[in-house]
Amino acid sequence: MVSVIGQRVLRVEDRRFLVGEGKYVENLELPNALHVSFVRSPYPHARIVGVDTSAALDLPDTQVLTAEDVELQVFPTPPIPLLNQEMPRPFVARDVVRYAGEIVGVVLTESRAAGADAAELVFVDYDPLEATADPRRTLAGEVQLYPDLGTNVVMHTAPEQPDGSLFDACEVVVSGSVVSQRLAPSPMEPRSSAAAVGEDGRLTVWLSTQTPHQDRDGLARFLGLEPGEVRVVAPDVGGGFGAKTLCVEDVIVAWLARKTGRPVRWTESRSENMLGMHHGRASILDFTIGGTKDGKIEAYRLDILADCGAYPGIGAFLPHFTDLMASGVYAIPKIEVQARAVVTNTTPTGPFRGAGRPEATQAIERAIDLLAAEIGADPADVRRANFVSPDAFPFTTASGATYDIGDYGGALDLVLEAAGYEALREEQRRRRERNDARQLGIGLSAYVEITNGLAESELGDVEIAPDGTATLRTGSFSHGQGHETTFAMIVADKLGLPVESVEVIKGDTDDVARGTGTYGSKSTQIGGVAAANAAEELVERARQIAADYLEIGIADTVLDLGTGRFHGIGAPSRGLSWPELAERLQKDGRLDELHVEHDFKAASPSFPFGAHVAVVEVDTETGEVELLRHISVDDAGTIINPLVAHGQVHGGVATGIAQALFEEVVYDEDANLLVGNFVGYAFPSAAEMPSFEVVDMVTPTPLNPLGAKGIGESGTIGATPAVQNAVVDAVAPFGIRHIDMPANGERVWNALQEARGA
Ligand code: MCN
Repeated sequence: MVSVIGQRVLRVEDRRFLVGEGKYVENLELPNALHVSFVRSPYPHARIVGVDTSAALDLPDTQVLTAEDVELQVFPTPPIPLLNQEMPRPFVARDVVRYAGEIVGVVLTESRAAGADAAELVFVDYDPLEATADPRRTLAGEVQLYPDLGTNVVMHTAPEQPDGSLFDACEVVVSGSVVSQRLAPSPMEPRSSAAAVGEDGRLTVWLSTQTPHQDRDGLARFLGLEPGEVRVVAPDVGGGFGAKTLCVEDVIVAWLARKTGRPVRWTESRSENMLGMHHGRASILDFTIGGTKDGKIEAYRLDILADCGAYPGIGAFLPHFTDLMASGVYAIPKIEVQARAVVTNTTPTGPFRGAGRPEATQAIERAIDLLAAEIGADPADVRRANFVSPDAFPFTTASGATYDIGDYGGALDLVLEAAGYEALREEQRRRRERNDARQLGIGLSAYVEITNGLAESELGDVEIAPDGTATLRTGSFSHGQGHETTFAMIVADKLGLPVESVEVIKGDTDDVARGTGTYGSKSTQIGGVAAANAAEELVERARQIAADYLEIGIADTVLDLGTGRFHGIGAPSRGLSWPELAERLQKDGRLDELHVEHDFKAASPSFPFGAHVAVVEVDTETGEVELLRHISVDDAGTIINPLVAHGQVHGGVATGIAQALFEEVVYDEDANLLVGNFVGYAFPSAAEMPSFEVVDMVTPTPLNPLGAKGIGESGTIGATPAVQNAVVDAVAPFGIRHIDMPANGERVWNALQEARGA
């Protein structure tokens, strides 16, 4: 019997998306709903002198609420002891605004268009204060966002006793800096929420989210309700990329539904999304690497400065993951990391595809290339000389992560072979000799990342319906990742049913008992495993019942996975299929016996790894970069569905390339946002991407019975440094050692001009 696991099964959810039958919060019919519009500060830092709502209130059917009217306390900093808890975010700013986009008023109207008009008529008198988007300036205290606290620092970790002689024994020491620039997560569907109080007084909230159950609990807390008094429903979600968790706007919408007694809804525009949804990355990574003349690394120091925007959220915690993953795929004897997070007058930051791990990889992979350049070695050789050896796992790095399993050299060999590395270097040599205007750059990266980083637990609940089909209720929440297909495959494989006979239910807190949701590329390795374990236990129960009905011994009864029938060993003629078994149980009033809940918690996070090669052509006259090829090996252990996994890699790689070459949220020196939509923000399309070359490698993790690790973010983590390294490699003959991201156009041209001038 061929298992469905590992087959390229087409995504069952795609039909409804492709024919426009996806149902998003905005598609919800909510008769008599009020529309919410937010009045947002145009100033990045100002005292609020007064708010005049009279002109807006003169419009028909318009209500305006300011800080005084909104009876919600504060949106607190995540309760993580590392983080300064004294900078909580007000739902509506009262005395001061700390970033452009902060909410200063809430408008309720009968239509969205009326709301936009009314919001413009709310006059706020601001007294501007000095503002900055530069975390180095706030670190130095040049602008104080919280003068009463006397500090802008949210988080600071450092070795208790820094080693002053860290690099003393090194023959070669190189320093550098990577600015992991601020990015806008930019899901296709912006944020959207709606809420209504039912006749029974219960509150239902529809959210475009990744974490329905956590949001239900959060809403209950903010509104002073019991979790059971709130139902969260997450319909289809058009992407989250780490950025769609409960936000202040969602809470205000829910609060307003109770306050007004009417349904209330809000969907933001693209510009509002760029201003209001949290941003990602925004870290400055200063590093020093030291080793021998032949490229053996002996010591590494990383200094992380994270910009967490005006109000600290999870963004302030992400440097923890950068710190943890600082060593990358290398066995480095001595590592020191200092991590700081500070506030600035900008949109708050939070998780965005990779969330803290891209930063670690970007730093170490640039450091390796700089070391290679310094000693005149091939960057592939320097990597090989330092990989954690495949027989060293589980391996604990000097930065404190324990990697489950890996073969980093194997991944690099595979990707170099697929790329035709030698031939590429040959072509590069020819172009350099000819002094071609279009130079070739070849960039490498080798990475390891952490998935299920908090080692969480997830629910899988499998039940057999009267017609013999199965239903899986999962606490994971697919918002683009294809769980309706892959989780159905996992259950179908255990039950011996066709994939289409397994329905996957998710996202409704009344229908799914509990859940943590989807982030950190953890769903398959916990939610998927919980589903597998529940299905396995269900088969065991069913086998016993079937044995009873068939009047044969339990030990002699088997489930034929090819046909989905229980029968005696060697006697397939007399048996019970799932529909037959379900029918008998239904008749006997016992069908509920075929219902199993299972929670799976992995002992620790898993560590997917891989290697990427990027090939770029740089026009040395204009600085324009064209990505010619991108080849990747991403090892996520056992793959449930290669089609879906490759899709995840494609999306991830595109996100990684976008950071390396295109995207950047830009503020001016007074912290005004300069890119408020896709005209200014260079969100790339398929036209800017080559056809990705994906090479498979499978090293199952021992951490769960499926052997699966996460794949949702890997491509992003591997791609960015490979592409950045490729751009620098292309212009290396000019003596250029580094170009900041997005490394394209003007930045490359400036570097070339400077180099030529020199
Ligand atoms: N998969 C597989 N074999 C594996 C691992 C995964 O076949 N060994 C499949 C899974 O079953 C699932 C998909 O690949 O269908 C991704 O699974 P997994 O790696 O477990 O990640 P999650 O489902 O937890 O997804 C989260 C991850 C994150 S953190 C971000 S950010 C991200 C991403 O997924 N955001 C996305 N991919 C996205 N894809 C889309 N379309 N939209 C987003 O917002």
